[in-house]
Amino acid sequence: MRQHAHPPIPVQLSEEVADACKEGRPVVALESNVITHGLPYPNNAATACKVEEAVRSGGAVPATIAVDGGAIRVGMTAADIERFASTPGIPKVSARDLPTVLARGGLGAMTVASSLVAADLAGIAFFASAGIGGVHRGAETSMDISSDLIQFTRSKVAVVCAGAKKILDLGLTLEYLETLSVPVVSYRSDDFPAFYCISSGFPSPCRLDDATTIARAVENHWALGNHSSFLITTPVNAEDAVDDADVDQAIDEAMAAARRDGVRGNAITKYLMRAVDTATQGRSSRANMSVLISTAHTAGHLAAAHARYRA
Ligand code: PSU
Ligand code: MN
Repeated sequence: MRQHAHPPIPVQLSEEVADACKEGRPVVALESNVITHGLPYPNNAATACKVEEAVRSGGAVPATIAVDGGAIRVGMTAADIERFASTPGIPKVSARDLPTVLARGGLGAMTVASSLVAADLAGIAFFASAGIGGVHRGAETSMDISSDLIQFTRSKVAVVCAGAKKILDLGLTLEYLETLSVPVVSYRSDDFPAFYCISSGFPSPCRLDDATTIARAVENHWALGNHSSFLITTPVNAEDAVDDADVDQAIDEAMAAARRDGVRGNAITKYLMRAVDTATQGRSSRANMSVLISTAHTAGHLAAAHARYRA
């Protein structure tokens, strides 16, 4: 069989992001699905801007990523963010959806998985989001395991997060990450966090307290020949954390309602998050906003330490 060269995917970097990449300055990639599917308007737009500011105050350049008009845009403007935040019906684009959404044109909001594809193409070493996808509760029958986890085995990016979403089975998510040989390091904490809860109840496989040591570990992972991700967790600020007990019942009820309503596949994550938020009178989305911002700040700090280490 003859091998064909593929025409390159158009990846358009904003001027600021392109300059930072060229000069080896730290950049943190950010997803856009959290804008369209994570939080309601106008909190989604305000939070996305605060997340970008937090990356800057941590010491790096933010690069929010989306699909627009057949191209991957790396570094959305404030006007782009406002448009994505206020336009209903923008599709959720995970890694498997990228080729078709790019082919058709139009807008698309990037999940963790597709953001990692784009960050890797753009040569951005760090990515941040509050809660990664993972193994869903009941996955032993639904087989619902987020493609975020699979993408970690394919994209060479350091991922900073507050663990995986609380609605997931976090024990199984940790097992799966171990199976996939994805390093998991918790920065200045002993436990694997649970999104807006400080702890999942599971100890982290590794605690590291020093940003330069983390930078060295990330580089070691790649020097060992892994073209894959390196996970770094940082928990929600204590004053904004949600108590486990306060959300556990809401999650159980949301899952029962999802079964009743026949919600499955890629719609389940948004459905469950919204149901929990309604049941907690908005408490969980307030904590969600806080953890998005604090995670982004830590990611900026770690990306800066990494850029210094690499220089
Ligand atoms: N819904 C939300 N918040 C989110 C996500 C969905 O309310 O943050 C996200 C992230 O973009 C994550 C994706 O990458 O959902 C995982 O989706 P799934 O479980 O379908 O793989
Ligand atoms: Mn899924």
